[in-house]
Amino acid sequence: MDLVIHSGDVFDSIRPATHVIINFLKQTGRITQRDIPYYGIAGNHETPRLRATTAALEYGNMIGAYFAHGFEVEHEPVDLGDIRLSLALIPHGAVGDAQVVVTPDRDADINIMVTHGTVPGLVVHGHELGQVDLPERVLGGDFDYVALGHYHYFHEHKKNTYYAGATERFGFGEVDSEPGFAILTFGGADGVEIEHVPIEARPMIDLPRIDAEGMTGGDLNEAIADRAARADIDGAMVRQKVVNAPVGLAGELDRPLLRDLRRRALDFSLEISESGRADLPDPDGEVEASFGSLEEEFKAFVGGRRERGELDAAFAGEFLEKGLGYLRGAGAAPGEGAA
Ligand SMILES: [Mn+2]
Repeated sequence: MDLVIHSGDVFDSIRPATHVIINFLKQTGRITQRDIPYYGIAGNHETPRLRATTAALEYGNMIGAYFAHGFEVEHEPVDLGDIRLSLALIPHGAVGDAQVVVTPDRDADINIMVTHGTVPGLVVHGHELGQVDLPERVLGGDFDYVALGHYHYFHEHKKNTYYAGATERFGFGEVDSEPGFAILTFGGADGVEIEHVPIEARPMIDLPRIDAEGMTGGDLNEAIADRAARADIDGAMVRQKVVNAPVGLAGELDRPLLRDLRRRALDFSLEISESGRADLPDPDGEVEASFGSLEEEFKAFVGGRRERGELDAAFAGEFLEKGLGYLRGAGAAPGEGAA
């Protein structure tokens, strides 16, 4: 392997958790400690909204990788023996620039563009994705290969322009995807050969749905425990759908049972829809949050925005304090109904 490229969204947030960063550094080190050149770009999830915020990918740059995570196109020459390869790195922050024009390096033997976003005409589950981040104007340059990130499936956009796909599935919408990576081999008769290499990913289990019509809380708990016992849920991503639940049944769920299932599975998602109603959110904390006080919702809203870098810390603090003040004032007003 002469070179490793990551096309963005290493992290799913601007401020990844410590254990996520540590794992990233370990895996990055496996590449850089072998002196294999490793380049990448920031995707939409890890690009700070505020230019003053540093991207977590900078940690990788401290141990010998190079991730472009700013708001400019960067050109990086990579010498591989007597072959000069040139990378045009277009991080998500530069994709938004309507003027961006990227041209290959004429002096290089191989030119590769690396970028992240939705290409024109990308069809996902029968629907064409609406917003195009990567117009043909950006992709149309005469590159030997364009390495795309964002779409989690291995996918040919056109000759020599591919999404490598993700290395894990990120939700039940991707249950049919084949996680892996792409190997490029240059120098053959056709210029570049592209091979998708599937890798083992965490198992996803969609448990048989439960029709809860006429069930008591006890019946439902028994049905959930029974279905979980019939599958190998340890370390897996698991979904249990419950339909036609009598109103209020979700309140009778066996919390210790759910805690146990959640401890065993990497993710245990319980989706309950009441008779004749839309899906309720997952009833462990999230139900409480959505039925919780307006104050809690507001705190979660501001916290989430702050977490994603959409609000800076000082502003978020002030916003939270003022907002809570108004909410309490409104809650205390005579005649005000329950939130
Ligand atoms: Mn993305």
